[in-house]
Amino acid sequence: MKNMEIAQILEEIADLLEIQGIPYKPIAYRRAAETLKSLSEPTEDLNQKKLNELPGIGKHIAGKIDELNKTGHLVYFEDLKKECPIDFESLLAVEGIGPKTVKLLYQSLKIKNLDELEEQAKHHRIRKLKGMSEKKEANMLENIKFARKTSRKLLGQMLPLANEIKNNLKKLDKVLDVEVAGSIRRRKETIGDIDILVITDDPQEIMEYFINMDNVERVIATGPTKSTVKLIENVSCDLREVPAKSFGSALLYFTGSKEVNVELRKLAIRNGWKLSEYGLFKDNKIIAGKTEEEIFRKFKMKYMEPEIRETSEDVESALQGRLPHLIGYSDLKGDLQMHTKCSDGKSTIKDMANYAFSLGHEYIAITDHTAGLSLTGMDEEKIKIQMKEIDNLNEKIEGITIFKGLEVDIDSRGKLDVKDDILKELDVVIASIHSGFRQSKEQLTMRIIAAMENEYVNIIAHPTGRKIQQRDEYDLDMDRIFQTSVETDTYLEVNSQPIRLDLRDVHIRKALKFGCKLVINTDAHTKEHLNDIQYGIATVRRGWAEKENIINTRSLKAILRYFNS
Ligand code: DGT
Ligand code: CA
Ligand code: CA
Ligand code: ZN
Repeated sequence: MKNMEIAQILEEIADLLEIQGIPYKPIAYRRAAETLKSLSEPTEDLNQKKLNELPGIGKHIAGKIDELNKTGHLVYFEDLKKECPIDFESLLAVEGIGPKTVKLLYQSLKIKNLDELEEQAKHHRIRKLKGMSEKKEANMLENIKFARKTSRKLLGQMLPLANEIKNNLKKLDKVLDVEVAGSIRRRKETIGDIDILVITDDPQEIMEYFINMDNVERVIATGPTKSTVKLIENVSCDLREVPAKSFGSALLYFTGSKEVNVELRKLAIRNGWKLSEYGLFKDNKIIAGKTEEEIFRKFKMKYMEPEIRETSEDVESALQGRLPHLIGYSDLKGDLQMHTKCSDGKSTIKDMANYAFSLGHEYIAITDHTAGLSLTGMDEEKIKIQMKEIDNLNEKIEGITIFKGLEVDIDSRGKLDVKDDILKELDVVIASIHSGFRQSKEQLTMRIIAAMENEYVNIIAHPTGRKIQQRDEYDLDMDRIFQTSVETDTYLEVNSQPIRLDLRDVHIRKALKFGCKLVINTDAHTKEHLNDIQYGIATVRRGWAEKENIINTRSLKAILRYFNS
């Protein structure tokens, strides 16, 4: 290991010790770090005894340097990080808070995380600290809000991580059942933290396993029934042990949303019952709790799918029997937007087709970019070559049909960058906006409407252009777009890329009220991206979509009706 790297670790150790108010030791670690930084020869070549002879390096620290050189790890440092109760990453994410402030906050008010910081700021205890003021305290409250918002992670990152933890827990003998709850189960587009529930006859062993998983960076709290850890990349994860007889009520409660919980609790009270995470109770006797279904049955409600448990109106709809029959996760028959090596994708057409077949698709559309958009896009000649290639592939390949398509660009005045006599040769034409996002609402809306009015355009891709936490939606008159989509039989895409999810849930719900038909696409740029279709499906479920609303639930034969003919 390089001397500089070792020095950095020693300094981090000093920080960790200092924040916890441990005397002397931090100074020793800093002095050792300084020595290493000014050393010309690599410590790798020195044995412990030689290390010990260096100025400022005692026997203990020499041993630690030796361990780092021999193993690349330092158990003491790893443990120190895990044991330190302070949630550094989150606190440091607040604008204006550096390591010194973290130390001040912990030493003066025992503040370890954002919740505690917010609490103390609201009680005006921050302004009294050294170097603080009323104004700084107020700013801090604002910045906490912002840090919370931007520290949320994409569903596409969190769902696989949560499932991995769930599956590892499931393999343990002592685990009888395990489920992911919270916003992940509701498939929200961004996620604050992971919530996992477990039934076990040995909570201690399971908690022990949980806090020692490979990807745990820090243990925030641990107890017999609940632990919280920080995983890599500042992801928080809660594990709760719940009794089997309460598993359903706990799952219901910890799935949320909060608003739905509040509404269900009120409903219980109206019936003379009491609902909590421990069960549904009548006169202190449990009348339901083992499963969610059991509880919904007591309420005389249809089962509420987690994706549509957001607001109190959702509970109202369930009570009145007005819930949709949501599209299922295996209802799609194909994927109608993907890119290949012919433009900016990484896989070949054949790879895409074979992979899609392995996912159970009956058809795909290849929709590469055009030359009008970028240098990697296809010009007329390349488009024609690709069409031939697809014809040839279709003759050879079994079990899946490849449609010829394009993703054409809508220019700043609403014109498409490919001529109609080419478009009419294609099976599927997708149009979308890739530039000029700052135009007026009128202009942007007009561009999309103009594209929809082209008789060869079948689909508008990622209609609002938003990228989660990166770029807002364009300023569009959505009602007019929905209206025109119905009038022109143009389908609106729900793009499955975790950063897009565009249309998003609320727009989907509204589009369906207008009678729009939607299509769920991955917009894959590698064959593996074809798996992202699940996020698009989750999004339309959150938008109350049924199978009929989505055109690519149709079989190969039936889908042709939706294309140019
Ligand atoms: P997140 O983590 O911000 O993405 O959103 P959630 O929904 O996962 O929220 P979280 O992790 O704070 O709590 C998980 C669930 O537990 C939440 O959806 C509903 C329930 N819950 C948590 N705190 C409260 C509360 O104060 N009141 C009620 N009624 N339910 C709560
Ligand atoms: Ca959560
Ligand atoms: Ca949580
Ligand atoms: Zn692309």
